[in-house]
Amino acid sequence: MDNLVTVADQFKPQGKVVAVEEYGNGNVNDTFLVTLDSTKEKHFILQRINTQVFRRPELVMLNMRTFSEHVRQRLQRAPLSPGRRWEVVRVLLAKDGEDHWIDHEGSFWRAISFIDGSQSFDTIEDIDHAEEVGFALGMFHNLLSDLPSEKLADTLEGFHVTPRYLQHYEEVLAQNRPSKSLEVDYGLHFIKERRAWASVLEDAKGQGRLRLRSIHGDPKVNNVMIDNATGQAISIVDLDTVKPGLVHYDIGDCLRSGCNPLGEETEEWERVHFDPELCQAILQGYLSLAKDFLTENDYEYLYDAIRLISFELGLRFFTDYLEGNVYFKANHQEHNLARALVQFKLTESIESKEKAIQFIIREMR
Ligand code: GN1
Ligand code: MG
Repeated sequence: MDNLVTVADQFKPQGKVVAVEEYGNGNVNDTFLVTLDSTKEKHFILQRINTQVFRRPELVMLNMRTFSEHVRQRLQRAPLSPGRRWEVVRVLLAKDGEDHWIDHEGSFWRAISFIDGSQSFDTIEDIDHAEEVGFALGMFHNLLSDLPSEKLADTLEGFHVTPRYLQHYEEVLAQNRPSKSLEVDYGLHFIKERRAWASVLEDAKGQGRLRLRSIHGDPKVNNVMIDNATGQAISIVDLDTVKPGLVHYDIGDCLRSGCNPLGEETEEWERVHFDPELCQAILQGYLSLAKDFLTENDYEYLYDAIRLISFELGLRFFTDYLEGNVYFKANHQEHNLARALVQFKLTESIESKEKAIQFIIREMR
């Protein structure tokens, strides 16, 4: 705690640090909520970036700056309709004026403003919440639709490029003999059966059917901030993976997260399912802002995106389990196996509901 106060002190805009508590349930970085004894800004977010994952954290910070500057100008030029509030989190500078601080152990720390009067949820609360989550992603893509993706650095090479995850999976499998269990067998078999299809988005990109844009990279439900007073979405946080990519990665990620009512951490993996009604609401919210920039080809690959990003996350968790939990933080040895099974079950459910999902997409075009 003493240590954390020292770190927080580097960034505090004013007042005295009175508490530093762990915050949220990020799988990669370490996140803390700092409380100050000040009447102005009472809280801010303090994070230690996992530099095993983000090898060049200074580029993550650079992207955040490019992103916020773009959005700030956009909102100044074309303000939102009255009654809609949209917040962009601010990077807080350290005492030395830098956007990060490196401690004596070499850890990379940064601080971000906290959006007062808002909260996020791990799963969708109701249909209105679903629509707001979709709206938030639509707003995000809309605000970034005129930021050429070349302006952003690639801070995580291969992120959401499914064939690369498959390749890594095979390398890990060749080196580590997995312990035998029904669950592991299920996973091995599950991946094998979907191998050939897993390059669907990358192939479409290679053929020029889908193009790179500026994306969020991680628009899951608990990254969407909801205004406590109005219930409206007012921000998407966690900007570490803002970078060039396919909007399909984002749409797929938002839907795999939002349409799984049991949530990605459930232990009841056998009961996991995809809820088409929530899918309809999220897409409705999304398309209310995204219709203008989605092409015919973009629509063609929406179903695949939903199925693929669920499968891909399962594959990523499963590989990490086999590798000994080196990427995602795990509370116990089998945690990433359990998480993988949740995503595989979700993928299965998406596959069994393909007709209904395709119908929803068609109706909304
Ligand atoms: C990781 O760390 P967190 O929770 O923000 C991961 C995402 C996954 C997510 C699953 C950089 O995000 O891709 O979808 O876990 N982020 C990275 O909860 O790999
Ligand atoms: Mg994240």
